[in-house]
Amino acid sequence: MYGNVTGFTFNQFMEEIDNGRPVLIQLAGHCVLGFGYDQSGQYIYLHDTWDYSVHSMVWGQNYAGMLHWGVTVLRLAADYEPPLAEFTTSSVSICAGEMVQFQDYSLYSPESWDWTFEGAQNQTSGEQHPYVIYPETGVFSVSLTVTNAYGYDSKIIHSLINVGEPCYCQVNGNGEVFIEEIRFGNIISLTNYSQGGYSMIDNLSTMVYAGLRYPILVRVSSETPGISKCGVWLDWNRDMFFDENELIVLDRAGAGLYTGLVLVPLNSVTGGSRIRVQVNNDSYFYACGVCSGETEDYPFLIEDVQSSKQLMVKVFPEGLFQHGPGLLSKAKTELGNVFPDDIVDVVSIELTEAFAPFTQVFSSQNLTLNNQGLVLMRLPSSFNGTYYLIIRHRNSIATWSATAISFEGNSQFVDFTTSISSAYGQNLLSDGINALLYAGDINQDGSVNVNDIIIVESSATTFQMGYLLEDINGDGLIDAEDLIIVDNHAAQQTGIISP
Ligand SMILES: [Ca+2]
Ligand SMILES: [Ca+2]
Ligand SMILES: [Ca+2]
Ligand SMILES: [Ca+2]
Repeated sequence: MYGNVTGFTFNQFMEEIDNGRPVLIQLAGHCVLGFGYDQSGQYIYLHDTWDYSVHSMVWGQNYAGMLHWGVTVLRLAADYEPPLAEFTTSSVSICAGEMVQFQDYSLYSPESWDWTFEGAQNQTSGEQHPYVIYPETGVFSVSLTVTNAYGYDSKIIHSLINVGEPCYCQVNGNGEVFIEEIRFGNIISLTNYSQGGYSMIDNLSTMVYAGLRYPILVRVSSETPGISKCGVWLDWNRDMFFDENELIVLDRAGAGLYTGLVLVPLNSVTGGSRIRVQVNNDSYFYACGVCSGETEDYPFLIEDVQSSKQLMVKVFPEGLFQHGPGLLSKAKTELGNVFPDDIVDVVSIELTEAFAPFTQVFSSQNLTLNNQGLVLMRLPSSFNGTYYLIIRHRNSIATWSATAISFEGNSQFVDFTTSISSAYGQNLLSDGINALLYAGDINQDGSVNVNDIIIVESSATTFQMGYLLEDINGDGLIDAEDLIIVDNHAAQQTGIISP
């Protein structure tokens, strides 16, 4: 509190106002609030507490007959205080390579922040709320010094951040939409909604080879068309991070059905890796954190092409075969094609020993079948014996090769389309020109019979649509056309013929 005669000047009054601090003007017998000024004539603007209007007076003169004899300057204490350093962190226990966010909570208006992060990728920062990556394992201290015009303060927390071995981040969900089926190579997974919206399913796995393409199919439950989205990350460089360029967004191929083609990059790092499948109702995919949906992880193996050999098989599943052009038609749903590009459907190839009991030695499932009937498979070059092949298609009769085939060379081609003699027991359907896999084994029990007919009849009666086993001709509808084929082969007692 100053008397105006003791030295608080109009210039000082202006400085207070300029700094956003109103000044109490003491009059003889009253007190008013000065909040502005007019430099010419040394006018001050004030509120007099008697009304809501703006009034004015000349500095040091009278107002309403009362002499201006003093002022009270109001300054909040903090403006004179040095700051007090305080901070928190988003996490104190992470895996190497992960990021932590630090949140500044310092008191008394700090104006600059000086952070030190022991063990971090960038060990200093001048930001208020910095994001910090810790690439190495260890236990690390963090310090923050905050400064303002009146001083500074430091806070150090020793052994604050505990960085463990590298790991995959978790991503939780709420199950608004969830995964009930995944088909990707030898991963064939049927699940419900997992508590917490995340699960790592490590008893299933598959192998992939660089340069090859693998279809992926995901069925979801409780989807919201137009909102729900489905995508997969594959950790090609095996750095335990699902990067943006490792995300493949799947297409909605039918009600609750999402599909895509995984092309294995040539520069993938060989070894054990992980695929993350996510369905959510958010605007983005979240590799880590939380999403409105469900996420499932599976291990998979990126195999070395150099130490592998190739098998090419040509097959025509009867139901998809177009007799005129000699090509296969694409499996469809009510919305269109199930798979992109030239892929019509998927098949599996198994290798068995050449002698009884014909034990299976290798199996590769969900391989791409293209419109020319070609299926490309790779297998480790250690398979250099003689093996029977079994070709399986989702609603065809499983078909064995006529003889056991030598895998001595690096590349084999087996054609099941030119002659029924290419199959064991000549178990192929001839259309006069081509040999076709018999269709109709809906339940995949090895024969076409009344049980298959019952399944197709039931679905035809209720006008089922989609990518279903009952859809023999792949047009996305279950109807009489499918039933006729199953009826015919049931009458002929079509079934597997094996050595
Ligand atoms: Ca699930
Ligand atoms: Ca990665
Ligand atoms: Ca059957
Ligand atoms: Ca059909």
